[in-house]
Amino acid sequence: MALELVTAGESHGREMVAVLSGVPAGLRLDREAIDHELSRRQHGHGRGGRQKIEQDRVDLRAGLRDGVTLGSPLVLAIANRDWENWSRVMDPWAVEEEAAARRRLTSPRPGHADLAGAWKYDHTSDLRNVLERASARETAARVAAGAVCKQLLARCGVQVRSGVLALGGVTLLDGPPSFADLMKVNDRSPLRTVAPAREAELVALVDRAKHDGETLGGVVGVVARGVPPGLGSYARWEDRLDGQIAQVVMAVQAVKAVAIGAGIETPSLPGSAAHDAILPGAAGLRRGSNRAGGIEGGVSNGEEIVVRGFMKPISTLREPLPSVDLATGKATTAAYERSDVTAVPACGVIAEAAVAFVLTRALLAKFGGDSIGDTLAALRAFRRRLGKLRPAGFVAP
Ligand code: EPS
Repeated sequence: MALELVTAGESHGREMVAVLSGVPAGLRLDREAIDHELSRRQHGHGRGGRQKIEQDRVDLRAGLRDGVTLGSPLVLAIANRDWENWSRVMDPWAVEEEAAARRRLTSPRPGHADLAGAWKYDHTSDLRNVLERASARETAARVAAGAVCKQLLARCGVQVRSGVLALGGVTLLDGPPSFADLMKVNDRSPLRTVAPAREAELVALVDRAKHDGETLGGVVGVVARGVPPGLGSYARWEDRLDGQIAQVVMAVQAVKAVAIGAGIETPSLPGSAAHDAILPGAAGLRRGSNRAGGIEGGVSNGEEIVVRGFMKPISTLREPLPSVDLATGKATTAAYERSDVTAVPACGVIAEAAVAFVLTRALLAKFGGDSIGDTLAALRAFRRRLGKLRPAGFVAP
């Protein structure tokens, strides 16, 4: 069965929920490791007041017994502590008079889902009906599911890391990162960058932006090491691994571009400098470089999978941009309640979870497994089949 993920929950509703189905039975899960991923996502200089309220913890509601997966869908819930302050505004069963008396949001924020979402779902009378779900709070559920995927991947010898490569126009690492670059990231540092020694400079930049009522975007890198070759497929366009990765990383709120390997640098290179030589050796095949970012023809090639996500500045601005009041049709400025100055460090953690989900889905599609033992057995058999012509780094657990 294919790995599938559905998330639910409104930003100021009761909770965020992830339903993850297709995880093999027999996988022991570490609850603290899931909570650790949730706290990594919340961390980062430049987050707003909301993160002082939330302390995300997973509540595993179904699919697990004695800490081990049952092969049935997993339900992971993360409470919204802010719900307490919003239970009237977000009451699922408010009576009509109460609902009618509420303050309505009718001035869409340029760059946010507000206007397009209002048109689409007929929510022009109250943009809260859009923004509650469009909010990046939803990514808590994706990170919880990704944390499960990361544990499955680790059993299969795959590690995924992330870090900030650029923030607010300051580039700390040019070009695609390697796993070794991301080893330099300290999750406890203020901005989770690949150059912790330069973070003081960036913290000052974030503080200046906050003072000016500005927001900042940036670039995040995700690298997966130990990925078996053969994940994804060239045979059906929708199975191409690079396409799947681009989709899930682009689907992280505020991400506007995705690159695989040297994806955005290669167009200006001659063909002879854009690819990766294949070098046979006693331990298997090595590559002269990794410009492909671990994927050729939509299939993993055993090298590090290298992804970059490009995040625009958050669109909720303290000094709002011109907008329209949908109640009157008159010019006004966009609504503002509160917001983050930057969430680029969080974006890295979320992109990491998204990549982990796709890699897990592709790994289970190739190796199958109603139980984790079946998955591992198929992985080892595949490695044996490749013999000496396998990628030198392909070490099945
Ligand atoms: C968000 C707006 C802010 C962020 C939120 C995403 O929330 P609020 O409207 O409550 O101030 O803090 O992110 C989270 C709550 C989170 O946990 O990541 C938005 O509009 O996308």
